Amino acid sequence: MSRIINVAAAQLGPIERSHSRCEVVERLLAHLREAHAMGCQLVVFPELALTTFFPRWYAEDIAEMDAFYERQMPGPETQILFDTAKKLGIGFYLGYAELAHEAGRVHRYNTAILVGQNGEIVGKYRKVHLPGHAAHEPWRAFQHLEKYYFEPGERFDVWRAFGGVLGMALCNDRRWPETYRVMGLQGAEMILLGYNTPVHNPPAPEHDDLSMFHNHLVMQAGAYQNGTWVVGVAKAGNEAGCEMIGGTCIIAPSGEIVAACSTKGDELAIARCDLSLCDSYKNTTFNFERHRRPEAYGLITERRGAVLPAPLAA
Ligand code: CDV
Repeated sequence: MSRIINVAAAQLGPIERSHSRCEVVERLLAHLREAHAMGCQLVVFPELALTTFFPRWYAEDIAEMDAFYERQMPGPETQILFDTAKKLGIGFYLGYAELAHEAGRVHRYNTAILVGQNGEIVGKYRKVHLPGHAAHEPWRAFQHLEKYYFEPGERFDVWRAFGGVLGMALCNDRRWPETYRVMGLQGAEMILLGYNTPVHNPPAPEHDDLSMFHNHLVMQAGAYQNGTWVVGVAKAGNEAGCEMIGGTCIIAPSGEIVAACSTKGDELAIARCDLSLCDSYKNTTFNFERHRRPEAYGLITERRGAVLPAPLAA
């Protein structure tokens, strides 16, 4: 039996440092309304969708950047997103910087939430694979200080929502097969994933021409190898002088891209996603129970970095 979710991948063009939360929320509301008019039940926004990608700047005092974080969700400027979602009966995934007070101290995370069609938060995810660096590196054309501004999250969960099993990830997570497999092992049928990816990779500029190829390669492989839909959504275009890739797309469990954005601005890509299409992959080639050999995979969790075999004796 088919189980359909009409999904809108809601790409955003650049958000400048001077743009207010209210201006950005207006753009998100326009996406919600258009997606609703086109019959969607779920809208997926990018990573850090409420602000510019602030980890590209260094501040000696980390608290100087606190204006870019949300202390509550919903908060005063974002409440309208939840109210509108409820009124329209449309859910959403939203990436944002989270400032939390837990266990007597302040924590900062790169976070995403999933909000149901009733305007209630279904689940929260904190980014596990934080890329970039923790110290100021002035030689770079721009900084990528996620390891400075955020603590890593600790888990990949899935939630029963929208008639299926949905998971969340953020940007650099998409490059790691473990991300998809941990959610695949919990039955994920759709993985929602927002990203901010510069075209230029300062430590490896020789990869710049391949940035879009790699973007699609990892998400298409993750979808196919786990028999799941993947919705990858960019913040794209030239943001504060940093050129970011677009490439927003919706990927079927076959690994095929079934909808994609064609610009680097605010744009929706829409697909009618039948969750039951996951079954033929999950029940055959990727029937995990039948074919996986976890007894051979111990190193995946025992070891972080590669350790080479000892050199051959002369
Ligand atoms: N926001 C990100 O996680 N960006 C990384 C960049 C630094 C490579 C990415 O994987 O796209």
